Amino acid sequence: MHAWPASEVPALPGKGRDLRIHDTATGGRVTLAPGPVARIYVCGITPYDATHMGHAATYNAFDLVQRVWLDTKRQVHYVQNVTDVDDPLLERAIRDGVDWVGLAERETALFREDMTALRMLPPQHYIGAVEAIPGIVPLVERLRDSGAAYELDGDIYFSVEADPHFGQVSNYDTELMRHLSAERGGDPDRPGKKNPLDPMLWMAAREGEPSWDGGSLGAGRPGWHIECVAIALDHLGMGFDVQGGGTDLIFPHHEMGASHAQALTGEFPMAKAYVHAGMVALDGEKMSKSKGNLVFVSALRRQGVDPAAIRLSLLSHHYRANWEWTDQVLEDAVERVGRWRAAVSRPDGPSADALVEEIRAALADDLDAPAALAAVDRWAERQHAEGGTDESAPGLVSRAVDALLGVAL
Ligand code: 5CA
Ligand code: ZN
Repeated sequence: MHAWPASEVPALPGKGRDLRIHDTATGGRVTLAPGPVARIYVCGITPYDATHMGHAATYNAFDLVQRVWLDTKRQVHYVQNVTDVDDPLLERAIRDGVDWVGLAERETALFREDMTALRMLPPQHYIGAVEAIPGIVPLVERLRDSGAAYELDGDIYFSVEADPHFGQVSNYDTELMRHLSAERGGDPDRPGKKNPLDPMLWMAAREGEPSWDGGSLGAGRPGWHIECVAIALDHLGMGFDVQGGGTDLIFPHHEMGASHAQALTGEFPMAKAYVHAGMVALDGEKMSKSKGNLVFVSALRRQGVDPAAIRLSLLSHHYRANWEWTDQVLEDAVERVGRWRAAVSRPDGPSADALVEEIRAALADDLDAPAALAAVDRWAERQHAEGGTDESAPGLVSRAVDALLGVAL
């Protein structure tokens, strides 16, 4: 699939800093020291509804990871998927009486527009589940042939016992795993499974549902976790730097994905850091397509809201926080972008060299975007209160805010 156009990332004077980031697997901060090419996989959308502020907040977090890396003069190899066939998508298509392929295409196109408007850097490889099927089938065959997977009435399940490191991404206890498995697409109560937590790798063709040739697996469609693993291993290989998504993907999705990959390769770990963004809520509940309590990026854009203000709304919360979307969040961001624009539109101002270092330090410290915004606020206040004589300062602030925060002033 094609991704979306990249906005240019201005180069900044001085040196970027290595990122220290919270890793879910170890429960502490790790300093990432990628080679000249940093590798990141971020789980993409299931395209059955438009991009809401929760999605946007999560993609914003991983966009910042890349901007920190780019500032250290590394290249970034970024891969993202689109879950363009899965139960929720098929269910929505049936509910609305529309073709599931058309629904997925339409919503993916809208996502691309939203990401472009928000200046999120595009992945180099943007891969749909459907187009990944030819690569998924041999992996499931290999797992089955090595005894890491088994058949149940035509469906193929992964055996969590096949990975000695199973459980080391989430560190959740069995009871919680079982609960979350039932809630998030698993089937712990299906009779005949070796372990109730075992996730499906390949679902045999069902009446009225799309299916593909699965070679020795028979006709069917892939499970959710193996989709991301096949794409990640194909384009990044094992031991990549960051596996990213929201906290609702910690279990089962990222736990199972890591176990699939580790059982396939015998290597550990799949990713050096598992990074998770907090959940955005509306009216006290997690924003979710299934609940329908949503604020869409595209709807705000249609209302004429400046994408820079939408982006600043996201940046005003720490990526690990769970937070509530309100009109006030957006109003504050609109006001802030106005203040910043006025400050950088003057011909000179207070020196901004220290500000660039403050933004760098804030982001390198577990992506502390609110601290970065506070630093820019202080510079803008000084500009409005006393001004300055540095003619390069307004331009430098614009470039730094663009390069490091993705906000075009
Ligand atoms: N296609 C799968 C991943 S392979 C999927 O989870 N799709 S999704 O459309 O449901 O979510 C896309 C991303 O947005 C995931 O990383 C998810 O964790 C994140 N996300 C979903 N809802 C929220 C929310 N309310 N707040 C923050 N992030 C969210
Ligand atoms: Zn995924």
